[in-house]
Formats: sequence, C-alpha cells, structure tokens
Amino acid sequence: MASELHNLSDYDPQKVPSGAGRKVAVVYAEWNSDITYALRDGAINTLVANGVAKGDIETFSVPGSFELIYGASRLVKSNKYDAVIAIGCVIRGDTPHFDYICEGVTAGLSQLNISGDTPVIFGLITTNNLEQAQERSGGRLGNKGDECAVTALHMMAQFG
Ligand code: DLZ
Repeated sequence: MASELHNLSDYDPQKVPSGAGRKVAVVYAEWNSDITYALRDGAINTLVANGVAKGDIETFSVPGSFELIYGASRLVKSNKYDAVIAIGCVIRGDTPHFDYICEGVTAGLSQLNISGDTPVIFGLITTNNLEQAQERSGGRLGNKGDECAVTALHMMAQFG
C-alpha cells in the first residue's frame, strides 16, 4: 500500500461502500489542466462506478491549486455535500513558489477537515516534473482521482 509503485487506481470493489444517495462536490484547479481534468474525470468515473448518481456530483473550477482552499471552504460551509474532493497539480519550478503553494494548500485543506462536518479529500499531486504528474493521472501509476473517489466513499460511509 505504501510502496512508491502502488497503482493509485487499484482497489477492491468488494470493500468499497456504495455511494448511492450521496452528494459529492469536486473542486479542481485549472493550472496544469491536462492533468487536473484527467484527475477530475477519474474521480467522477469511480464515484459513478460505485453508485453515486451523476446528478449528485457537482464540479467547480478554481484558477490554481492555492484557490482550492477557498473553493473547498465554500463547499463545506454550504452543507450541501457528503464529501468534497479537491484536485490540483503543482509541478516544481525553478523557484521556491512550489513549496509555498504545496504547504499552503496542505495546511488549508487540513484545517478545513477539522473545522467542518464534511470530509475534504486531498487530491493534490505534487511532482518534480510533468512526466511524474502524467504517471499519476491515468498513466503507469494509475489515477489519483480514482483514489480520491474511493477515499470519499469510505469517509462518507464511516461518518456520513
Ligand atoms: C503561480 C502558480 C505556479 C507557479 N505554479 C502552479 C502550479 O504548478 N499548480 C497550480 O495549481 N497553481 C500554480 N500556480 C498558481 C497558484 O496556485 C495560484 O493560483 C496563484 O498564486 C494565485 O493565487
């Protein structure tokens, strides 16, 4: 499970709770959209494959990963959803900006998880280059969006 080579899309359907009747919001960043759209679609497909009605999934875009904090916060405060999945992709550049965004988003989404009654699922991929992001958004290491959906299904069943 903890292995670097764990495929993010691998899960045992027998062990995943049904999402029938659940409402899920997916907030995703437009930065690195080739990656984030694939993550978003992976999450949606896996939610639907496990019983969540298409009409019970709402999507919201924000400009960059940093805005996921505000977007997810609004969605949590709306009390309309059983889970919020936040999706972004930050790719390391030449400056420390990468670290500030990653730390900010991680801290912001962590805080949200203990400030509201809605689980916020951490769908931020943070990579050294585009290839690593591609590997985790439907490439050789699966799709982090699938993993987020499965996590949301577990959290909704456990605490919903
Ligand atoms: C500015 C910036 C940079 C350099 N890199 C990324 C990135 O790799 N992934 C991402 O989602 N967003 C990036 N951003 C944008 C910030 O998240 C944010 O939108 C801006 O700093 C404005 O608040």
